[in-house]
Amino acid sequence: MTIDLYAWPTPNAYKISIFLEEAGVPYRVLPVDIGRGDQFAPDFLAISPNNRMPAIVDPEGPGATPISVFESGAILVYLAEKVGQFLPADARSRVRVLEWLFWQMAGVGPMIGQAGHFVRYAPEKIPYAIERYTNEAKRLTQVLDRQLGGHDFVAGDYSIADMAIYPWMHLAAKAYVTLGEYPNVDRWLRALAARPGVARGMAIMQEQRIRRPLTDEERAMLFGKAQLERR
Ligand SMILES: N[C@@H](CCC(=O)N[C@@H](CS)C(=O)NCC(=O)O)C(=O)O
Repeated sequence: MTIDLYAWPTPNAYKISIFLEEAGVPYRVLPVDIGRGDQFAPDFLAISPNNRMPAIVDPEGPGATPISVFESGAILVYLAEKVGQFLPADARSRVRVLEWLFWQMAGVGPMIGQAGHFVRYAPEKIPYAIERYTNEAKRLTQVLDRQLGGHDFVAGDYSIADMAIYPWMHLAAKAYVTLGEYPNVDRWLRALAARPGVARGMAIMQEQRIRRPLTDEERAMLFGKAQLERR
């Protein structure tokens, strides 16, 4: 079983490569260059109708037939159930993991994502938006810091909740929050970074990682009219 992982090097994709590395599941990465518009290709939209990566195709899905999954939270739950790891079967423990997974999906990703948009990409620097989203990044980090007080991991044992939160907190720590203020998050980030599976998951597609300002074409593709064209 080799999972096809449709990805581009951003935190939402690293969640899945971290899982696959940690679980030792064979996979291959199929690049979706979102600055070039690959996310609008009909073949990709057929598996990911929201024109966002990551997405996966498991050639051996339920009933031994292929299945595609989009949305990183859904992918993590699917894979965890498939391999029987990183999502407890016991109802109480499972709820704890799902709470923090959904907290990441609904809060950490969107808010830190918007902080990134207004701090790095918006053509005008809008103080209200920058303050709103960087404050949310700090508030969410504070919530996580409280949760990690006295706990090694976010929700019981190491789980898909940790894997979902890690790449975003790693980014926030570089750009929007001062880790000295959040000692439990700092400790947790270091512990996860030391895991070989996490390190390998974070290292995928190094060569495609964009460390320069976006070009006008990339900007138009990601934030412009391309997003609203009917397909
Ligand atoms: N909620 C989605 C978010 C995925 C997402 O926002 N992906 C971005 C990159 S981080 C993307 O593919 N953007 C392409 C576009 O904006 O057209 C998930 O977690 O899977």
